[in-house]
Amino acid sequence: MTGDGDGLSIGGNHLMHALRRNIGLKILLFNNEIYGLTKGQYSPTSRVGTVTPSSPRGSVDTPLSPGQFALGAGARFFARGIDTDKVGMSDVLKQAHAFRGTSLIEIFQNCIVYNEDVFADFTERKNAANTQLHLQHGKPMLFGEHSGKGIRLNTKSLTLEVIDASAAPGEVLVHDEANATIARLLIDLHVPVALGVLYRQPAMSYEDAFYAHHVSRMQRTKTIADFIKGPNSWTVD
Ligand SMILES: Cc1ncc(C[n+]2csc(CCOP(=O)(O)OP(=O)(O)O)c2C)c(N)n1
Ligand SMILES: [Mg+2]
Repeated sequence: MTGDGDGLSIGGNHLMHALRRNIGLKILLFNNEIYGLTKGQYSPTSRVGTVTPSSPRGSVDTPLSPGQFALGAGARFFARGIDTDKVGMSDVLKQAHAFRGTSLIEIFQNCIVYNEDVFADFTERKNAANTQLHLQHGKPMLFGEHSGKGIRLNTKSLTLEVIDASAAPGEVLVHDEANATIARLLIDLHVPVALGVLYRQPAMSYEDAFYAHHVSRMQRTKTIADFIKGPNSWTVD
């Protein structure tokens, strides 16, 4: 369990290397775009202009994208959920748990004390249909009232755009969670916000790779005493 401050600033180094090594960790990153515990300083994911005790005139820092950070570090499972969405979160957490290697789940979390309603534009129930895109592998990217809108790849500008799904159903992208290029575009999409498993590309976990590589070599060491007294010990006269 980590936060935007702990995961991306204070412990950013550790998160980067856990992802790169594909260690068997299920990392829940609660992103509330603020350092909550220490009373509301701006964090690496705070938007430009965020007014806090450590940025009283508004922050000037460009925020970090957890998803772009993850894919850049070599993550093989990146998903998103909303703190109050029990159905979506349950599904995402089960999939994260089943993944062998590092799963990173970004959870949009409303901090009611220091950053209230920072995600309200897409988390409020009345806006949800038109502002949330719930991804499912192999399914078309549809959203809106009665799934009337779709996401298309503009092949000239290489950007994602919203279209009327009934007018051009064949042009709606089908979600392929193994496609890192589309995942990167989905991460940056703001209306709608992409939720669910954005990217999953299985590979050998760190533990599996470690044992596959080392077990045959480990068998050469007979006892702990042999190991300690091995070729790298000597006597000082
Ligand atoms: C190495 C280190 N530096 C600073 C702190 C003090 N500290 C504790 S929590 C925190 C902010 C955490 O923010 P975030 O990870 O976003 O979690 P939130 O409280 O918002 O859920 C800080 C700076 C610490 N515990 N350890
Ligand atoms: Mg936080």
